Amino acid sequence: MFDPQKVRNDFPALQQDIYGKPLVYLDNAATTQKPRIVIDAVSGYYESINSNVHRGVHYLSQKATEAYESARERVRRLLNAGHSREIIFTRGTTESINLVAHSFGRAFIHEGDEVLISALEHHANIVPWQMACAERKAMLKVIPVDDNGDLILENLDQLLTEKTRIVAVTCVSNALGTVVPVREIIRMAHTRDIPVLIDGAQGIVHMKVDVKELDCDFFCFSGHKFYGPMGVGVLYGKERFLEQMPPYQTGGEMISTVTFDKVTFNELPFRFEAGTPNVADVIGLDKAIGYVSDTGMEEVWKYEAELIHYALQKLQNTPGVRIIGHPMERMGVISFLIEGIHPYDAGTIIDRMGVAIRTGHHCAQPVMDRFGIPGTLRASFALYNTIGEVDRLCEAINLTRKMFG
Ligand code: 7TS
Repeated sequence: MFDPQKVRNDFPALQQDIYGKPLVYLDNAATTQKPRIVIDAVSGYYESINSNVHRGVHYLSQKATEAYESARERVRRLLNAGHSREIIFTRGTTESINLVAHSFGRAFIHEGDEVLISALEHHANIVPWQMACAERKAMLKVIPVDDNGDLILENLDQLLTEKTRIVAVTCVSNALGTVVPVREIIRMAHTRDIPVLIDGAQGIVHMKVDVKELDCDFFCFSGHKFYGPMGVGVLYGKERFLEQMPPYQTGGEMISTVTFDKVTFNELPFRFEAGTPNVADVIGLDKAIGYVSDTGMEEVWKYEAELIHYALQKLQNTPGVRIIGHPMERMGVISFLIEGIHPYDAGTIIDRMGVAIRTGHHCAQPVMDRFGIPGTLRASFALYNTIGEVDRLCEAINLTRKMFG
């Protein structure tokens, strides 16, 4: 059995007191804490092999290039992609989606076409498509969500038309924790030859992702939500699409030859990695994936599912708590309100008790609008969280209610 106490020591940030109380960190959907091995890998890179990649014949440059490319191979294995050409390093999920919206948009979306997203999306999977649609004179359509926070898929067949050029959906809602049936969406889109992008920012850390088996056409995630460093993310794309997409950014690294009259672009994946990449953090991400694999992903996911089940029961039985969203399947996240107390006030007081949760709209304003609320309190879980921490959260809620009379 996986024991969270064993891994807690690996995370330096978890060892501190906040306002005189041991930190309870329940804002993992925003970013996870980093294990020592990741922090050391990043500083170790700067201490020993710091050098630019893909350009030098000298020793350090070769070492840095090897480390960078072996991280790409590790990500390929994590996602079970067919080839490392299909793995592009970006700054994060946001940049990955912007890359696809912009570049796929220019190649494939034309006037009168449609892009289909869902009502559960983070702004990062809404705004880039709005911009692409405005630029290409296309229309953005939305799969609606029901009162439980599940997508309404009965009418998906009508939402997918001969004009739909791409479907872009999250696999887990960051605001409600809904697990989206992406398999079914991909299957239905593919019957019409429509490619599907999966926003894996919240999914990758709690579930197995096999892009071959899923058969998604694009998959994005951020390193910092997967125990890795900030400033690095991944875009997986099927080669047959990437090959047809124009570069997103241009400059060094992404070219093959340049004259003042003509440029030829580099091959995949370098064509989409203009400029000096974030080598140190890519190496950190490599270590984060290694850390989670060594800890035992299947065991971790099982533990996280038990923990969230416990948290949901406990919160439901805490007087004054109203859970927002009752999806059929939930991962990672519980959103709630405390009767009569604004989420911001409640979050501030709970923080004073050493418990870090997120308050607000969670960059998913359409979800909040759907439920007619300005925001929620959100507890989100990672492998190092414990039952005792859930209890601390509920104690903090009880105290908050007492303070507000
Ligand atoms: N997609 C989803 C589903 C997300 O949850 C987030 C970040 C993003 C995209 C953007 O990721 P980034 O790494 O590029 O910023 N979600 C959150 C959150 O829930 N609280 O803070 C950030």
